[in-house]
Amino acid sequence: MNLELFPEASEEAEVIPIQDGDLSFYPRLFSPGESDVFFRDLKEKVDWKQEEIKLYGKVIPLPRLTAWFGDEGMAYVYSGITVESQPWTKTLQEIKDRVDNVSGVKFNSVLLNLYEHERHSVSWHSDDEPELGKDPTIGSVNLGATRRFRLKHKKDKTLKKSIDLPHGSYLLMAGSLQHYWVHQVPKSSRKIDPRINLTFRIIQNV
Ligand SMILES: O=C(O)CCC(=O)C(=O)O
Ligand SMILES: [Mn+2]
Repeated sequence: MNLELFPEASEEAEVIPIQDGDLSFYPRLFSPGESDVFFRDLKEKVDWKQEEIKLYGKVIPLPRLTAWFGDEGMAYVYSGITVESQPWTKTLQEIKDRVDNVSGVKFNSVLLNLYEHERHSVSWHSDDEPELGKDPTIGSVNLGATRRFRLKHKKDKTLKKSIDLPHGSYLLMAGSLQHYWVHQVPKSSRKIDPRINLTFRIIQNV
C-alpha cells in the first residue's frame, strides 16, 4: 500500500487507563480510504462461515459470521469449534504488517468476525484459551460501522469500560487484561450497518 495515497493514517496511540491490564487505542491506524478498500475486499472475498455452538444439548448459530486465517498449520478451538486456518491473503498480510509494527509482536493468526447488522453480537468472554498462553496480546482491528465494545472486571463489579470502535481503529489488549476482564459487543435496538472485526492472536507452541 502506498502510504502517500492515504495521508490521514496515524500511528498515534492513546493509553486507556485501566486496572489489571493494558489497553492502547489507535483511533486511526488505517485511513478512511484504505479502510474502505479493506472492508470491501474482506466482505466480498472471505468465505464467511455460519458456525454453530452446542449449548445444553441445543445447536445454536453464532450471532455473527466468522473466518480464521493464519500461518500454516494453525488450528484454533473457539467456543468448542475446531477450525483449521486458511493462508494469509494479500489484504490480511498488509493489515497484519501494520498491526505487528505498532504492537511490537508478530501475530500468527487472526479471527475475523462479520457483524451484518445490529442483532449480530459477541457475548461476554475473555480471550483466554490455553493455546494463547498466559497474558496474551490481542490486536483488534475495526472496519465498517462503529460498534460499542464493553469491558467489565470479573471480580470488582464496579469496574466497567465502554469504547466506541470506529472504522480504521485498532485496540491493543495486553498484560493481564484477559485474566481479569471479560468483554462483549452487545446487540443494539438502533439500526447499525455491517462491521468487520479482526482479532489478531499468537498461538503458542507451534
Ligand atoms: O468484535 C469485536 O470487537 C470483538 C470480537 C471478539 O471479542 C473476539 O472475536 O474474541
Ligand atoms: Mn474476544
